[in-house]
Amino acid sequence: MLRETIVAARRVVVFTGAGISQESGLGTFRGPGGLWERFRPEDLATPEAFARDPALVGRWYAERFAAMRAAQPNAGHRAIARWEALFPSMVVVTQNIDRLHQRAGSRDVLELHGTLWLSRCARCGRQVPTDALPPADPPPPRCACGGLFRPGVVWFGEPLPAAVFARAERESAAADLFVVVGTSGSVWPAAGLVEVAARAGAAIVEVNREATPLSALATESLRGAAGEILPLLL
Ligand code: BV8
Ligand code: ZN
Repeated sequence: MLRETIVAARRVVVFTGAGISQESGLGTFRGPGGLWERFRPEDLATPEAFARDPALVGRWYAERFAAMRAAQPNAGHRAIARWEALFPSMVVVTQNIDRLHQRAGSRDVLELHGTLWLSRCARCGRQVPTDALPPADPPPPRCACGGLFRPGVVWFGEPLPAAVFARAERESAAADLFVVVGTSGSVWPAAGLVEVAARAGAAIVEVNREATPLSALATESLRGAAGEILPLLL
């Protein structure tokens, strides 16, 4: 049944969260050892937190960026990159800011929550590659205009990039196969894309170590590590 569904698919969306990067050594947010166990999102991933204590937020993102630079795509990212050539239409829609999909070779990737590989000045908006910025103590570095550089990510309370989200909604509504990998489905409006696809009649295949609120929408829910299951799917 699953095999037929996958082989027959024409328009595919692969929707990913922190779980797909876990086997690359990048911590997830929820669950044991997750980032939110040690930090409160509202203390670090909001514009208010940045205004209140830019050095604290700057240090946290500098640590996460160092880990992302050192990380390598895993078998899960690589499997998804290979699938791109197998379907007439396939797009990766990710909540991740680590660009491991692109580093594994995926070409069509929608970054719903931005990326840490880009930074922008909080005053003039100038955008630069994060690894082109000089280290600053205390972080973050300053722009020529005197403004502080902030990570190019979407913080809680900030809108998602409109064009990116609009395309993600369109692709989800047009998909006949929607693969959900390594997400707890707890952050909105991203989590709502699964329902958009389900309502449009797509087959929903979830890959996760454990059940999630999205499992109820899934046609098939596969339990285990993405890096082990995804290479076997095709
Ligand atoms: C906005 C970037 C409005 C920064 C992130 C509706 C209802 C309730 C709340 C809201 C709502 N609408 C909006 C909200 C508020 C809020 C929200 O969703 N709050 C939550 C906490 C309740 N949403 C927002 O604020 C959004 N903005 O609504 O703006 C607006 C509109 C106009 C004008 C002004 C404002 C913005 C949300 C984006 C926030 N930024 N990231 C950064 O990373 O620092 S969110 C961040 O957390 C990630 O990007 C990701 O989205 C989320 C983490 O979730 P997951 O990726 O799923 O990770 P998690 O650890 O939870 O789960 C991992 C899963 O993997 C687990 O299930 C685990 O079992 C599994 N797993 C682990 N290892 C493996 C595995 N599976 C397979 N293999 C493995 N190896
Ligand atoms: Zn500036």
